[in-house]
Amino acid sequence: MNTYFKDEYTFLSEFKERLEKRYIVELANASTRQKYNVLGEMVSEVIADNWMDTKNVLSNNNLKEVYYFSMEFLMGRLITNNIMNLGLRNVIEKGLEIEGLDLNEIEHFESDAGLGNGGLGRLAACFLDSIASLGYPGYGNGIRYRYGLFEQKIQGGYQIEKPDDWLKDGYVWEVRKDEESITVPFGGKVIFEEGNAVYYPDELINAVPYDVPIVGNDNGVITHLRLWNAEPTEKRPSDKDAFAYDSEIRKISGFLYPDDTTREGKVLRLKQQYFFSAAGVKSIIERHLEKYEDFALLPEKVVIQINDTHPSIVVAELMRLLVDDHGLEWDEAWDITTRTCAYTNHTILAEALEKWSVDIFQPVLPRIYQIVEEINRRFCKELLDKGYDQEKVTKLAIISNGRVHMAHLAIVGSFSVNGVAALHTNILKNIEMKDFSNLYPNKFNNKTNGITHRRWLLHSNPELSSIMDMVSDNWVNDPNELEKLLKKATTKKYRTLVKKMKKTKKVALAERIEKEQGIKLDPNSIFDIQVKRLHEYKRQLMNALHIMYVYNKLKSDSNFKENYYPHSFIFGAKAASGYHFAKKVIKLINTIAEKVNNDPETSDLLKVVFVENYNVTYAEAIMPACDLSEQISTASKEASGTGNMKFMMNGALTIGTLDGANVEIAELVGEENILLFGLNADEVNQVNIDKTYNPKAIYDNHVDLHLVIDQLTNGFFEDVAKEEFREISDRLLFSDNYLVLEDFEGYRLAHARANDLYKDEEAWFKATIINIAKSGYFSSDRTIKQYATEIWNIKPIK
Ligand code: 26V
Repeated sequence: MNTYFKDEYTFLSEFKERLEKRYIVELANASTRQKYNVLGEMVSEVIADNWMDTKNVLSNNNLKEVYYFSMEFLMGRLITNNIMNLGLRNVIEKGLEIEGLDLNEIEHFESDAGLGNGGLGRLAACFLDSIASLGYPGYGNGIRYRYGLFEQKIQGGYQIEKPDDWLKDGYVWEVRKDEESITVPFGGKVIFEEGNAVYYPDELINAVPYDVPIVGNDNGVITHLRLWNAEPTEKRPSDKDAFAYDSEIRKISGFLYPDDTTREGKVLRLKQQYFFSAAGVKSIIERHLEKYEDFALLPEKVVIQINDTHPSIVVAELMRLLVDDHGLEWDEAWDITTRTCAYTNHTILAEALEKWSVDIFQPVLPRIYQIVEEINRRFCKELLDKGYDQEKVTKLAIISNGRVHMAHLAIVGSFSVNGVAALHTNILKNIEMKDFSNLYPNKFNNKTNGITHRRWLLHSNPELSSIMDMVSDNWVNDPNELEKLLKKATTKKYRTLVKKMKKTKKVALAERIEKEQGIKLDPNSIFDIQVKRLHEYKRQLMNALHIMYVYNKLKSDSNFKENYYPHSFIFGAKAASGYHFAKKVIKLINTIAEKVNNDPETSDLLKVVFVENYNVTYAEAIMPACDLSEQISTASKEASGTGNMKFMMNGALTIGTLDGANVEIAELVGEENILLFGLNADEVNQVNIDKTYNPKAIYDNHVDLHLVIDQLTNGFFEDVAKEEFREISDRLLFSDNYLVLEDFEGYRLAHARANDLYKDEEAWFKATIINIAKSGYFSSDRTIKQYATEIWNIKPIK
């Protein structure tokens, strides 16, 4: 252990001295930025020691390593995680306390590393935490976006996007490694010289790695996340001047998900994908060759996990390196590639399955395109040889109808294809990717997602952690031990403890919301929360309609009012900047909030708030404060969900459909401890096949729902134009693919059951405790162990 952290006094005196030396300031006058930077540097030095040790151990043995390639890593803040995983919290906290300082305030200075959109990116971050904490040799590989996911402001009820300038104060955790830079080629032409392809690119882009340490919990292991930064080289297209070119290059690592509605945007996104995939593969190969003589051992020493299709181009890039640069025969290269790559699918939504137009793909990546063509030619031949008819072959082809199907490339080029929850994997195998699953029955497998219980329970809910400590002294190392809480579900003592914990977390969240948005929530009300990206399939709209229904009832039905337990409905969601309809839903929620919160007749019973700029750090305050977790997607559409797991682990009951991992939550807790409603995945599928969804008939026959839908356009909301929500009512009645009206009645009834259950305090907290106790299964440690043994075949560092 680094001696500065020996005890609180040593820490404090070093902390003060560094402030004086680095910033010429005394502690009493130091800014939060200065304190944060000094603390970050001190912690980084401890990390450096362990990092060196881990590197040395790894270079002295020949363990197989996993590389997790992902376009997104939604890391959030690292300071708390790093301090806690290194076991330094106590000393730092006590040291600062001597001077009356609060560690929380210093931690809050760190910006979230928001290098992701939602579930897929946060999953990658949870996985890295589990990999390091379980001591596996595993690394992340992604892009160092200059700007992360936009910062959301709400103005007049509308979402406004602001650039997320997360690097403005520097980033204490990253280490730039100029020496390991790699050049990535784009454009140009391929000439065949003596039978060999020689590639003459138009431009070479410098990929500079920045390594961010990933600190294992209490095990001395540090792995890393390698993020690539795009920088110019001398080699640029002849028609471009150096300054314009410089800014163009920097765009490649400029923004997460740049607008891809234009051709320019699409080119940029493809360049991003190739940029970090190619840089990642090349650095792996170089490292491999330093240690081992040739490539024959690659599949035994390296596995590349392709997170969704965005990095699936690694299949072609690895082939290019092996065949063009290292002279391997095609068959041998293909054998190595397909034993090295594995692919995870995260969605069945057709619009999210990437297909690149050949017109874009070929000019940007001419050599890669040729290789994809060759992979495709051989694959199609194999199918024809097997007796597939031409129609089937076209359907499965990697290139067809002028487009490159990235999912097909990933499936054909990988030895494993996995879904992210049992239901999702079954849908992949039996419906969406049925032909591929028949072709490669052994490739398909399930790995139900998980979340790191360290960030989502230990760090963000110390109150619940202390309760856990009373029943197990090993739950942090073995989250299955959470189950020991089960036998306490029927004891008054534990119900009271959990109730008290909930109240504390609700008070804290309510205070934050009041401070930031001026809306006062009653911490004794039911906190009903839906936080996730805004998307039609997630059905925030159904939640909003139900709140309108409740409001109408409270105004018109005294029995209903008498029976109604006070509720606070909390939303948090970002809408993609070009997703017009999703933004309308945000406006609707805010319009409802405005009306409802200001009605003295109902405001003791009903409050609505849309929290601004929901992100990882906000989630850490929200998850523990929830009573009722809204997981209400149209069945079959949400591949897994991971917010559902975070809420459950913190003692919320789920109100939800049998979709994604909700199915597994229901199996674990039993149907009496979850509020299920709505069509299941088979039923949704059948309705779509039979085309029997008739929203107009539901509207005509459901008096209360009829009123709500009319209120969208009849002037019920005074502060917006009468037509503001016309497209919402039109969508609901005429073109809704997500069956909102179909499931509304079931949803309403499930809410009524939740309302009644909450009033029975004993029953509610018993169910809460059962949910917490059963949530250990959803630790990403379990998920990562399954990946490690069933896909990666890797072993932990001793
Ligand atoms: C992407 C896009 C992009 C274009 C517009 C529509 C659209 C809709 C969905 C997506 C999702 C991309 C993949 C993704 O983020 N999947 C999420 O992965 C999580 C981790 O496995 C999982 O929990 C979520 O259910 C799944 O939606």
